[in-house]
Amino acid sequence: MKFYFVNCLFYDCATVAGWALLERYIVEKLLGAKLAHCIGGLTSDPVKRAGWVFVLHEIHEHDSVGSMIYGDTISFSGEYSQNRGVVAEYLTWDIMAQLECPTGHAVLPLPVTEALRIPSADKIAEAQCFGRRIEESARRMWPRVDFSSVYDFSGKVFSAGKSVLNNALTCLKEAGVDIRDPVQMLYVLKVLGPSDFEEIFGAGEIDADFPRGRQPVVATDVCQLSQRYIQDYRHIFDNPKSRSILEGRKILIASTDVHEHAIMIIHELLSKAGTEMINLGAEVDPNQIAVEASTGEVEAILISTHNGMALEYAKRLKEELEKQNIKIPVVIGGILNQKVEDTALPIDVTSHLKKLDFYPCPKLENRFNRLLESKIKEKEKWL
Ligand code: B12
Repeated sequence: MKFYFVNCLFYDCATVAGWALLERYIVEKLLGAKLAHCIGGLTSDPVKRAGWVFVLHEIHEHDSVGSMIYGDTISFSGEYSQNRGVVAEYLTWDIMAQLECPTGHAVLPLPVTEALRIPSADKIAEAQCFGRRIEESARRMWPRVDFSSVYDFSGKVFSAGKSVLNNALTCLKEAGVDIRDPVQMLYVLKVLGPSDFEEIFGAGEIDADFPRGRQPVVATDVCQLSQRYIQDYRHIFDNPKSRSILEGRKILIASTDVHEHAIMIIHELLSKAGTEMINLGAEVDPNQIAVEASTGEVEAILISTHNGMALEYAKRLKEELEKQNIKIPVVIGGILNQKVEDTALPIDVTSHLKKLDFYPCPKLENRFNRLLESKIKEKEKWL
């Protein structure tokens, strides 16, 4: 099994806080510049959302340059009416958190289209008007709300974050890194990546049953969400029929861009069903895929894409595969859209992808297994 993760996220809020402290150490102490932190995008729990504002207040020693508390981007679905409820909930808390602890972070009412595509100007304006109305409610509610659980969260996470910072600085120094040199520090952290960083310097108890070998002090919401997805989709893969299709297969998976949750989930599900996964991670170049696939053993390629460049990427990948004379079925999922010619918003490119002989499958569903089975069988005929 190969891993080339570059952009993996943290599973523990303590590591997020420790990393933020480390960034402040590098930018403010070593470089003498002022640092602003934003947070929020991958956080749904109101206690954590408000709590992060308090944690940032501590990290910046009560002198925070507020930037942005992003909207809760991970709770959205395709249902606009439900999405309005999501905005109402997180925004109420974000505004109340600013009233309780005014760090100056701007709040962000997200458009209801968040899970589908980049928003139109109309949808942005609608969200801002909605946000204004929520502000009135938040101001009315704030004096009556008890923030003790939020203070508990921030106390716990800030203190564990400081031990992550200390672990990192002590161990890096022992390993011969000049921790007074900002360039060396940035380089080492980049090479290490969040996954190894969390495993080595994390604050949670060592426990092999948890991802990265540690129990999180407080699990991040996005980590909990990924685990939930794995539970929800397990039935599709963990059954005798699927196993008979997937067991012993060798399948390559990669993300075209920075979005990597889907590939982490698919990797976990297929591995458990007995598939040997070659996981190239995030932001993978088409050429890299062709090189890995040219060993002759890979039976299918799974591409996950989100950035609105599905077609462009598919064309480049097809070219690279053809150059190496590789005939392997390519299943492509995620957000299959792209801006074409003079369209203001990205449009669905599923039919274009089919014309390139790729197999679009935006969601994980039973059809995915059947698709894989039939395509792998077809490929076996070509050999
Ligand atoms: C998390 C996230 C991020 C994180 C990514 C962190 C990480 N390391 O993964 C961060 C904050 C870094 C990020 C950045 C950006 N993001 Co973003 N992001 C999201 C978000 C909120 C969730 C995506 C996600 O992880 N979902 C959880 C996973 C499990 O679900 P999923 O991805 O939908 O996958 C499911 C299916 O699609 C399917 N699937 C996915 N892949 C595959 C593959 C196969 C083979 C199969 C069968 C199925 C399948 O299976 C999964 C389970 O059902 C979405 C909005 C949303 N709510 O969906 C925007 C979103 C995808 N991002 C978007 C954009 C534009 C960006 C940026 C370009 C923004 C910017 N201007 O900087 C940057 C990317 C920069 C870069 N260099 O690539 C847009 C894409 C717009 C579009 N295509 O029209 C979205 C839709 C937000 C929006 N409305 O504008 N993002």
